Amino acid sequence: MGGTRGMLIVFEGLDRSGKSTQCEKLVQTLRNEGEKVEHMQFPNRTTPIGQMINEYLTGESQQEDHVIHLLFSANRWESAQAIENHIRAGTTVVIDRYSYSGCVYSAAKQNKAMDLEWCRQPEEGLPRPDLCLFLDLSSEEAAKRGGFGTERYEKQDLQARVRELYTEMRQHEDEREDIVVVNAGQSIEEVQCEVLKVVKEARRQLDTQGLELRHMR
Ligand code: NYM
Ligand code: MG
Repeated sequence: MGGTRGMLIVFEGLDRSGKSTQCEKLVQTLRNEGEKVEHMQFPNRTTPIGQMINEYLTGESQQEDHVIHLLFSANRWESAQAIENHIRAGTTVVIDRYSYSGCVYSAAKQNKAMDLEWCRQPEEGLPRPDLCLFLDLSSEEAAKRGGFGTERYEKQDLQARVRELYTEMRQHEDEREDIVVVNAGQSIEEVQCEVLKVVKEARRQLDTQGLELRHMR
């Protein structure tokens, strides 16, 4: 995989859909091929904002719905420059969750005016992924995988709404272009194989079109 700039690749999906496993496998595969790869995840719980998010998710603290939404977004903004720098320096960045999670989990709360459109606003201007791999699994199947954890949002009814909202979000013109759905109900190896195929195809397109890194709009 050649090319002048790195790619921005994002994994999305419900809790328990296998994102972290697939992220690690892709990072390893690309590194083995000699590519420079940076592995990130959101929320990044290591920063002060990330610690506030962590406390909210574990139930140690409460946050108003709009406030926590904006904190999740701010947590991406505090890494935005670093992501751009990596990409421009030829390093591919693979991220476990990004703006799409930011939109669908907040919108799933059904706090009236906080619809997908409202939730998307603070994301505008962030580096736009070249590819978003959506690991698709029903909330029932996700629940069967050893059950959800104890963090906030890890409830089947909310996860079911989250999955519907991921579908709805694919109607936005940029998201329609960026998101590729992968059936996460297959074996780890099968998903891995499909993911790699999609990534290679995206790389080929990028190399032929010579696209600059774009931004969410
Ligand atoms: N989450 C994640 C959000 O609600 N908004 C966001 O912007 C992001 C990045 O955090 N249930 C939610 C989705 C997850 C939870 O993420 C923790 P993870 O990847 O399960 O540790
Ligand atoms: Mg989780």
